[in-house]
Amino acid sequence: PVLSLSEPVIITAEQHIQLQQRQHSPEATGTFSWLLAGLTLATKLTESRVRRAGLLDVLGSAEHVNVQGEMQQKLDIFADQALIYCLGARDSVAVIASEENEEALIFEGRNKSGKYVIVFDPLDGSSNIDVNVSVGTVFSILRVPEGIDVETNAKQAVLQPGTEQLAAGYVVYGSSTILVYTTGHGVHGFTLDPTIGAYVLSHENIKMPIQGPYYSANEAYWDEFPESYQEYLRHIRSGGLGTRYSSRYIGSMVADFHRTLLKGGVFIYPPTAKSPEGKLRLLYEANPVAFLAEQAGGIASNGSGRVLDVTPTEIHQRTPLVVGSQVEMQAFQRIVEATA
Ligand code: P6P
Repeated sequence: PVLSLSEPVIITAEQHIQLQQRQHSPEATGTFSWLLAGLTLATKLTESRVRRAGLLDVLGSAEHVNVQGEMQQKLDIFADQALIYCLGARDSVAVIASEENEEALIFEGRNKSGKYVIVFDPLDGSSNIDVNVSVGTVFSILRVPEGIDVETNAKQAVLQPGTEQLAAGYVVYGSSTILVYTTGHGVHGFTLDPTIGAYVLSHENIKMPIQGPYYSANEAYWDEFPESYQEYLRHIRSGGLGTRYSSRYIGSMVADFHRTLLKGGVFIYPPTAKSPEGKLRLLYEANPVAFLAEQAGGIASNGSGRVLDVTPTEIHQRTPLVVGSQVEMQAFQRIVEATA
């Protein structure tokens, strides 16, 4: 008898990326899906620790301070090491840049086999771990540009505009663990099924609603927001966009963005007195989120233009980030970008 597997029972993230590659890049050799499998493995290692954080004496900050000047949570270190180890085992990866490491990292002798640059924040929002608030891993995949010798100039391979991203995504360790990614062909979400240890397709082809019920900003800094941002938020709160809004701010970018992606609305981290360039990092927070937002039908701005168009000059450079649905973002472009 011939088996007809018409509809697979489940589609895992690894199967999905294979299907995408076969459909959109028939010449693909499978190195990309092998690379993504390295990313998902690292996040599963991290997930198993995040779920048991209180039990593993990982709470509280490690002794030393990372490049960001923040006290590193031990889970940050673990998540960073897990990614470096799992991606290091993929010989298609040439360069890594992490929020936890000042410089770009290269793998010995990969000058020829290494095609990809992976940029990531291993555990964004980690200060929330001690109080059991969702945290996340954010990643971006770029190609090593032609003519760049990563052994002598790894930094240059990392400093590419967001438009050059081949793929981007995040894992949010929340009430469930969800991987969301794009390779430029839509945005797809996978829920980790802990009983089988696989990310299973649960949100195919996510589209951001064209308007949402939420705006998301840390209003404690209201007095430090540029006047045009204050005008924009007053416009939203006063019903200027034709509907009533609710405020939601988790203080963990991945969680705040995930809600914005699924429910619509706008997430805002503006320039402030303490962070005049914004607090969020361009390469491994804003760019991946901006790529996902645009692929889902949304818009991502740095206050004066499209986030993805910015050419970085530093690995850890910061940027203002305003990202969300069409209605809220067109109003933002009218009220804030126009005056930038
Ligand atoms: P604030 C977490 O520390 C983080 O980097 C992002 O995940 C989050 O969006 C932001 O900082 C929160 O910053 O200044 O509102 O506490």
